[in-house]
This record gives sequence, C-alpha cells and structure tokens, in this order.
Amino acid sequence: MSFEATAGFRIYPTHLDPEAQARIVVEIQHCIEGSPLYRPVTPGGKQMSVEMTNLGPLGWCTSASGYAYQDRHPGTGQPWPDIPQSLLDIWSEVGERDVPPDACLVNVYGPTARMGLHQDRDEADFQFPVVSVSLGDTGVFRLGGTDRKDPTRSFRLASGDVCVLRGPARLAHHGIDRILPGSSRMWPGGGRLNLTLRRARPGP
Ligand code: MD3
Ligand code: FE
Repeated sequence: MSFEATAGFRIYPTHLDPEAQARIVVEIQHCIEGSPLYRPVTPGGKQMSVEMTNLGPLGWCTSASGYAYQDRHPGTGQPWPDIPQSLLDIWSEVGERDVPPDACLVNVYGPTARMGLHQDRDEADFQFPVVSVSLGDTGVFRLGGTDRKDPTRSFRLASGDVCVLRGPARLAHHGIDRILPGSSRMWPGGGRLNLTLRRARPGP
C-alpha cells in the first residue's frame, strides 16, 4: 500500500514488517562496525546533531570545505561497505528498476537530534528518485517546496515506513524537526535510523 502525500512524495506506510526491520537493523549495525558513525561539521563550521556514515560506492560527506560525494570514509580512509541487498531490493521495487543506487546515507538521530530545512542537490541527475527508509523512533518530517519560502507540511515517519521523492518533490526543501523519543524499540538504545538511497553519479 502507498499513497501520494503531495506531488512527487509517495509514502509506503509500514512497508517493512517488524522482522524485515530487525534484519536491516542488524545489517546496518554490522556495517557500522567497519564504517563508524561520526558527527559531521557543516561548511558553516557547526557540528550536526545527527550522526552519519555511508554505504555503497559513494558517500555523502560534509566538512568545513563543503559538501561532496566521496568514495572513502573520512575517518578510516577505507571504502564504504556495500549497500545490503535488502536495500537494493527496496530501491528497485519502489524507486528505479533499471539503474541501481550508488550511495546510501545512514543517519542516526538521538533523542534531541534534528536536521534543518535543506535541499538535496549534490547529485548529478535529479531525474533519479530518492528512496528513504525509516527505522526506530518516529521522525517529524517537514516538506516544503523548491523555494525556501514555500509553505511546508509536516508528516510523521515511523519505523518501517518507506518514502520516495521524485519529480516536483525531488528538489523540495525538507528536514526533520524532531524525533519522538521512546516511540519504538527497533533501534537498540532508542533513537531513529534513516537510510537514504540515491543515485549520485549520472546513469549508465
Ligand atoms: C525530500 N534525511 O539525509 S529522509 C538527508 O530523515 C535527509 O534523515 C532526512 O533529508 C532523514 O538528506 C529525510 C526523506 C527525504 C530524503 C531525501 C529527500 C526527503 C527528501 C530529497 C528531496 C526531497
Ligand atoms: Fe535531505
């Protein structure tokens, strides 16, 4: 089941049952062992409240020198772990059948973490969708328009929800206002895990 919440923004509520959610949580925990979470610094010099790491050929990184997709973990210097097949399957089912994602950003939110309103525009081709998988505590997600001043709407993203952004929503401003601590026990110790699958490079 899915519905188009607004043009180009499709939500698949509880797309993943609790067993599938738990399997992905374990896979991500294993990935994090070799590719540890870190707290990035924005080009403005502020520490983000969200912890991040990446999977796949390319990872989205922010540092004092700007935003970029990079092929190595900035802390370990190692390539990012592969994107698990479970996530590739979700992408081909709800996102894009013919071209695989080459980047998966892992965001971990503690009880007070948030993500300010921004656009995702570091990818080569905005024709490709973005697929997001939410696990653990519910996130209060805000979606606006292409113009920063456009009106915004708020949606709750709960554990197991998958959403797809394409077309008019692909360059919309968006962010996470807050999470609802204690709303799920899926992420060990509490908190919210968001996995964002993207195609960073041009298609083949
Ligand atoms: C709307 N992450 O990593 S996922 C991000 O929940 C990011 O961690 C949020 O925004 C999170 O950049 C939101 C949902 C999402 C992902 C990509 C989008 C919404 C989007 C791209 C365009 C418009
Ligand atoms: Fe984003």
